[in-house]
Amino acid sequence: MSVAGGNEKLDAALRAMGLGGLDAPRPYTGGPRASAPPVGLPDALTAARRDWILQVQERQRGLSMQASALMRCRDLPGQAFLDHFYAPARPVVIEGAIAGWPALARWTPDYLVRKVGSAQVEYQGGREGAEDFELAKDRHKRRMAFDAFMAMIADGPGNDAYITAYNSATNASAFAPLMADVAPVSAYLTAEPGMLWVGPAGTFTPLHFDLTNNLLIQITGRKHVRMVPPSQTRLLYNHRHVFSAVRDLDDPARLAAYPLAQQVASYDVTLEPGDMLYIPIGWWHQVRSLEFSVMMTCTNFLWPNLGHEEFPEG
Ligand SMILES: O=C(O)CCC(=O)C(=O)O
Repeated sequence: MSVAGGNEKLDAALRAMGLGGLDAPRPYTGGPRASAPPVGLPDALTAARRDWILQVQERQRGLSMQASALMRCRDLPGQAFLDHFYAPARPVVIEGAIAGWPALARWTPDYLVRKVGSAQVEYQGGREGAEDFELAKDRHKRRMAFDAFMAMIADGPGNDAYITAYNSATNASAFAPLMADVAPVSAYLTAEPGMLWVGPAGTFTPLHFDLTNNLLIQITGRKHVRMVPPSQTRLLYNHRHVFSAVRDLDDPARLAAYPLAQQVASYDVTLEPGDMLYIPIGWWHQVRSLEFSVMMTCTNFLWPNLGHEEFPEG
């Protein structure tokens, strides 16, 4: 097969290293979309065979730490991020990439209140005790002055009130004064602003996957992220949309109720201020704030970020 356009230099470099050069894949020529029903086989058998392939490949990746570990990198250039992580849909933690952001030192609760003041913000409220708060996002929308929101969450750890990406369109003007403290991550992203998440220790986002590739940029506080590869979807009771009925892989009662989930192999990531986490489309994740946290999420990568339009809704 011939070398794909533009990759001649890479091909030559690989040959110079004594490696065999590049065989480019045939370009995709169209055909049924991913959500089209399978032809000629019962759905269950198609799914069982696909799950078998994915499971065997996952086990095989585990033979090599280089192939299977969730890597932490520093000084990762855009092309290396594309080649080794974005295109292969492999998660990575990138440390130090926002070391120059004033936000890293400045964004304490007091500073945020001074800058945003009593501007009205939208948040997700009434989450405690409502198991479906992620599915019923609109039911949980609330509004409040930002300084009152911050006073409310200062009461202590909890999951009741959380400013999330879902609120970001409404909150753009309230948070505009903070944007002087951040800078474009131009190696990986276009210049559009990201979406801010603000909440106390104890916020919990249940197990789900996203319909886009996603970059989490941790600015203030620490978060724990538990991630599961897409190959393990069969074990996660994905009954509704992008959510797992298991909800929380750290809760023994949920694991007892959904026993297949006891078999998942997962990754634990603690995000420190200044860390970025790339979560590829389809990777399961649940997120717990360990401290008061401000995080930005971005989906505006320099490369296509597609797939959501073909997602097979049930
Ligand atoms: O930080 C969080 O609470 C959740 C983030 C997340 O799950 C996402 O951006 O998809």
